[in-house]
Amino acid sequence: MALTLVHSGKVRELYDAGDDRLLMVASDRISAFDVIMAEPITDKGRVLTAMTVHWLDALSDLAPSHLVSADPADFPSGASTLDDGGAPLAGRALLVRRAEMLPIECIVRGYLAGSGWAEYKRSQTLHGTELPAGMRQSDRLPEPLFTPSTKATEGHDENISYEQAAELVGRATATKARDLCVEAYRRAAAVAETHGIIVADTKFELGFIDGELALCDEVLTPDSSRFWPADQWEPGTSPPSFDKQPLRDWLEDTGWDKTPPPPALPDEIVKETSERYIAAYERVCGRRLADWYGADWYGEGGR
Ligand code: Q0Z
Repeated sequence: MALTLVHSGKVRELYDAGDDRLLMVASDRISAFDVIMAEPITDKGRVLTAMTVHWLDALSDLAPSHLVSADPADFPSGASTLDDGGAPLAGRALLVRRAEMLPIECIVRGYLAGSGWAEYKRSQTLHGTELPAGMRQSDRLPEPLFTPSTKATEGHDENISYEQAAELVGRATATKARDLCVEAYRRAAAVAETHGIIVADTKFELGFIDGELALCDEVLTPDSSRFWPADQWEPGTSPPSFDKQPLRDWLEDTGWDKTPPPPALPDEIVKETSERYIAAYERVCGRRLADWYGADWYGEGGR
């Protein structure tokens, strides 16, 4: 029996796996300037999935998670029909417990970027918290900050203060979520930094499973975080994205107007981007992608 599609994101899908479980599938699709490219990025779905499992495991003393299994042998039988244009599900899918998701995005920022930098320039605050004067774009914050946002059903999420988050989910839950997410960010950022990667910020999704606050969704991946090459970090400028910059630069050079359809990507750009994702995994998690599910099909064995 085919699995029922519950939710389709830009680059991933969520299926009902029965038994109060979901199958979370990461595709090899990539978006740039909010547009999906036509060419798949080899191994991208496996990298995001392997990274999520690495961090759920490394943080398991901090919080329970929704993870049931990454082993395709444990997937419901209908899952095998989801192989995508020859790319098998192995390594790109996770069987997870269905959680009661918090209605907030749990973002932690260690550096001043994106909407955080925009707010600081306006009011010298970050989600309502006052910051020191004179900070520059991409500067490191004195401490990592929990900067939640609401999940907009359409359009962009709205940044909220910790107090507003407490009103939405209750104070005890907001406090637990904040402490858990800040500690998870601290650990991951410390490890990544020793390998030359800055985790500027990251977004966690939490939910209740059996009455306990659990880490859900993807965790500390390039799609849920800003990864910067540490050697190219320069306060006052916007550092390149560790994973997407060659793609963005190439797209800019073509003069494309950023409306669909995007230009066809050259093989070198696809290959370089794929290698960036794999490098991010291997450097941040200290593991080889060749040891992850699905390596036989993609054939990393030969690399
Ligand atoms: C995750 C998403 C998509 C993947 C809902 N354990 C859970 N329980 C309940 N809901 C979720 C999860 Cl992970 C849930 N998302 C985001 C969308 C593919 C994840 F298309 N939405």
